[in-house]
Amino acid sequence: MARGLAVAWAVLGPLLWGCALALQGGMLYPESPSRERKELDGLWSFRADFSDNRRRGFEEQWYRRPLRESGPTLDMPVPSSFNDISQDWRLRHFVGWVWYEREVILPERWTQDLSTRVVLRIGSAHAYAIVWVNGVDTLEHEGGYLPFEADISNLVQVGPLSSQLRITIAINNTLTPTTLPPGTIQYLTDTSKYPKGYFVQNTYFDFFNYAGLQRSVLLYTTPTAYIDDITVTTSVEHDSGLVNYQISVKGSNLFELEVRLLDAENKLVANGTGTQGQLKVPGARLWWPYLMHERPAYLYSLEVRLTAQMSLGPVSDFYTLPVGIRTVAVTESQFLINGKPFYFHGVNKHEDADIRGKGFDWPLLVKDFNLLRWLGANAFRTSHYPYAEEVLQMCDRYGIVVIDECPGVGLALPQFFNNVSLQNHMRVMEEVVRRDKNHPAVVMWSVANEPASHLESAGYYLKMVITHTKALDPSRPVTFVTNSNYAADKGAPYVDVICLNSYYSWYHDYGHLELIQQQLTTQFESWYKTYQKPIIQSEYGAETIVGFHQDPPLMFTEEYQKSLLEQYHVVLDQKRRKYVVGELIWNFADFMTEQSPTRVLGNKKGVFTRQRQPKSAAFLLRERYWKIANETRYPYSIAKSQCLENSPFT
Ligand code: BDP
Repeated sequence: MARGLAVAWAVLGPLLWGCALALQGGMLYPESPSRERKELDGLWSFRADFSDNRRRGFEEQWYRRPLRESGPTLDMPVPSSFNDISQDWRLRHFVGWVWYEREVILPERWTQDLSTRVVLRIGSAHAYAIVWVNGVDTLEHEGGYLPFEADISNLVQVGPLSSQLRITIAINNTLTPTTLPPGTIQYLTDTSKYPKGYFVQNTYFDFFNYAGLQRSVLLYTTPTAYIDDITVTTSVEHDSGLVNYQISVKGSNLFELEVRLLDAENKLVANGTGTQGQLKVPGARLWWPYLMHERPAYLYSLEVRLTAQMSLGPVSDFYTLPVGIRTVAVTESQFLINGKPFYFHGVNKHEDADIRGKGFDWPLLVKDFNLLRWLGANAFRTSHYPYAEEVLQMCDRYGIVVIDECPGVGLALPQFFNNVSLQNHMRVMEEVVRRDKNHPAVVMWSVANEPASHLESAGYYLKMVITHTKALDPSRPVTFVTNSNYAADKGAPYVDVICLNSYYSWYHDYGHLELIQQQLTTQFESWYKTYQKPIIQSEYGAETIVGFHQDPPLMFTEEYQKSLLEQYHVVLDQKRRKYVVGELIWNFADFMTEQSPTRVLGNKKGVFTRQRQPKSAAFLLRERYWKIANETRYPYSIAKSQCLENSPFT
């Protein structure tokens, strides 16, 4: 719970509601030979608005002039959460508006060349953001964890001084009953205990509500006629891969599109024209998950060239999209990738690390992927929000399969299942699908984690969100992750795969590892008998303080974590040849949470520490995952060493 001294919420409210923004256009990752980029990562000026009503920034219009002129500023790194950067405890727990500002000099051509479009793109701003460019209100966005952008050409192409740009971003991290994730603001009014106006932010999820500019901010260009979006789906017919594409163009009605598909050696394998079509690739090399095939993660490149006739002359735009040809299907008891049974042996993650919080970080990204491969993990769930785009790009390249989860976490109270929330949740799913639809690694959407799915209202709500998601993307299965009882769950009828979280011998029957096999068997059998759908054990695990040892095992020790996992594995081994199609450990690494008597500097259920060092359980899991991989591979056997060149561990 974050503390604050303010009557802030009543005043923040109106800004946070009433902004049901309809999706406009695509959200292609800005990487292409015809698009220039200027990255704005680095130091930004920063100020938290500590005023009682948190509205001083608006009252004094801090966006009108350089931030340093309205008061003291801090250096704030971007990308990073702001919470753990300074020594000021008030900032760590801050609730309300913070202000970021960056002054930029644009390349002169961008400001002079009227056939160039300049776009400001923000990778994510948690949780609500208002953006001004040179003091002009330019863009608003609700929801962290997803990108948003605005065409700012008319603000920068206005005269000789226009190459100097000031970008101001006000971000509010307050969570309300209608945000995703939801939260509540509670005023504590007993003046014998709390100062006047004291409030706390209540959240209903188990990770710290880090906030700020947590992903990259950049400026990029496109021509005025440009490729706005590409949607690719793939299928396989005999030995041919079929790549269906749909392209949307903006800025011109008079254009031609050329489409070329190149293989990994840059050889042309198929071509087409127009805004939609199908490319046939005889003898296609399929995109296979890591460890499932000797050549996993095979990627083609879809090159799209646009030529448009504009009043100033012809304009061309160019975009290259990595394409993995693969199919995904679900039967009563199997999850199939390329028609072969796929078993998820992987992890749940968090975007979380010391100092940077949820800030994107390349060294951390690469380290995490090296650990995943070392572990023999072939999958993860983006618990409990969509991760940075760069993460999914790595998954495509490494063959790590993803269950892509939206920030539908903490839907714990009946009042969260209302119409405004439902509309917002559906919009968020539109944004998730729009951003991530072309990643072959993404094989399933998860619309929520542990909602109160026993409620009638939750049943309707989940049905609507799932149906909407399926309509947005008929090519992938949809799920949500439940911890409800099989007989009470009102959302399970609508999912394609049942994802179950359970913590036997952890949150109850403390220390009684001998009960796990019976309880887990009952869990699987009752769910399968009721729904006849494949099941993933989407969470299980035990809190473990690295270096705590006790044998026979006691809770919180490395021995207990290992023994608990072993007990789960006995049952998973019995069921995985039947209808259990995956197991994802909770969690890959220790991560920060709110403070509480049940959390010791965060959640310690990681098999790696927060600093990415292995606990004993990591070695146990590694043995298991490699064993499973060698039983389920297709069609070749894979040695650990093939996948981990130069690894001292093989
Ligand atoms: C599950 C939640 C996850 C928590 C985990 C735990 O889905 O977010 O961190 O429990 O308690 O219920 O460790």
